[in-house]
Amino acid sequence: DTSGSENILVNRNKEGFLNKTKIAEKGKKLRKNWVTSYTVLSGPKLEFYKDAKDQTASDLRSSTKQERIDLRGASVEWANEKSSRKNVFQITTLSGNEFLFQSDADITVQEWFRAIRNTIDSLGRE
Ligand code: I3S
Repeated sequence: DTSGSENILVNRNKEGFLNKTKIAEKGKKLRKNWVTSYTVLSGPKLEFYKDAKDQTASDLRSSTKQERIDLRGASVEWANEKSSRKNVFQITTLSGNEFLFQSDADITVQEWFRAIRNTIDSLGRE
């Protein structure tokens, strides 16, 4: 049974560039505004930076400017019907905020989806 070791791998913190747009705030629809962000999966949350070196700086203002996403109680699902772009998935937070994520790199998006889904699942079991 290798599921244990797989969980360790996919639950490891992940980081890299993803395209993101917020599409709803507390259930209220918003106009799309796609941005490319250096995305970091860190414990129960997703954080966003302009680039990789941004997050190592002691100055975290650029991160806090971009809303963090709390994955506790959130859901993740594929949402290709919500965009003309390929490889789109949606995260819906407990508070009813909705975000789309996307990358043209198929593997990248698969890995992010798995990592986020596994994080959400493991948070649910705590
Ligand atoms: O779901 P929509 O409204 O077709 O999303 C597109 C628009 O947000 C568009 O901006 P305008 O609202 O200024 O027309 C964006 O430029 C597009 O990127 C959005 O569609 P995609 O298919 O890229 O998610």
